[in-house]
Amino acid sequence: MERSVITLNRFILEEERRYPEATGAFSNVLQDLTLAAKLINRAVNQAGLVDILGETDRENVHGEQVQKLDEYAHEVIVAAMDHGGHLCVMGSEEAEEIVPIPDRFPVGEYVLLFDPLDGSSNIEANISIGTIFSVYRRVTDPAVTRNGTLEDCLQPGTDLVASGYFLYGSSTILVYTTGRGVHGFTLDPSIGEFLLSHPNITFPDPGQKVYAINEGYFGRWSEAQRNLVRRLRGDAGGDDGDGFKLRYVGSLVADFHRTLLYGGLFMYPSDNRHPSGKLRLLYEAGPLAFVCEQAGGKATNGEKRILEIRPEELHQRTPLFIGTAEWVEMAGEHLAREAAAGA
Ligand code: P6P
Repeated sequence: MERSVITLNRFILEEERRYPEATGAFSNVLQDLTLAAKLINRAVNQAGLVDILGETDRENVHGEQVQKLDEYAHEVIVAAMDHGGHLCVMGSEEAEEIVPIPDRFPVGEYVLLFDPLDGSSNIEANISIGTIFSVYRRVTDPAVTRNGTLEDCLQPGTDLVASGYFLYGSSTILVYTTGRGVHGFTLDPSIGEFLLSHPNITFPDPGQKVYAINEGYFGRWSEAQRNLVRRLRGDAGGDDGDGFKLRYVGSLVADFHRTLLYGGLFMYPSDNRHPSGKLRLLYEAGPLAFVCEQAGGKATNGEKRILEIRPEELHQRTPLFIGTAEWVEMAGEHLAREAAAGA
């Protein structure tokens, strides 16, 4: 007997009924975004068969080689989202400037920020990659400026209306929150629908003792960060140290999703080549931090709550410590103790 089939649309409608203040506008944003994700999913799944692999001759704003799939994903999302009349502006990790709503389309009260295809350099090795998104309310006055502005994009995570990600992996899953818990939907390709598969996701307690970090950069870290990793991997010997295993995919959405479902501590600290960290505050750390906290976890930059960082630049980077609350706290306390001792 099949479990009751709850499609994403049905779930959204039922959520709207439960929370009368919820307008249908956000629901339409999520439904339009889901169409874009299905198109990206199809391209990702066929990537080896059509001429969409490999690099373009462009570098993005971060000096990184743009993958053809990055460009495709960016264009698909903009095309799916620019005409619905629910957004006043967009921001994309693949676009240096804000993405305006064309004059021929109406504007709305929401702002959409997205990383169209995070981890795309892994696609040729068939490693899971993802789309990460954030939704904010407009803060500027439409009577003054029709289009949303940079100010509408530079909002702290505490003002998020919704955030989440699509993970294109062994199956394609959507995980999102609107501030009322975290819910996961798995795409059933036979009917092209996202079906509720992970209602009310929360970090397991206890969670698996797993840490995720690129240990290849050990030589680039502060001594305090090195000592934290030495502690986690049990260099001191004895009772197997803190007994943590290491898992690192190198694709943020895959690493975060595993951390969310199994427990663990993901770290991308600053280092001597990335003094502000590598990951982007608005496109990666912020949206995942909202999901993380809604699932009972924590997310910091090593000392400060990610959601409370007020962005000053569209592509601002941040160190990221995210996962099981107990271990994010432990990491922060360790780093603070060593800073106080002058490490
Ligand atoms: P590194 C992918 O390029 C990405 O932006 C994230 O998905 C991932 O967590 C990180 O970079 C991996 O970076 O330096 O470990 O290869």
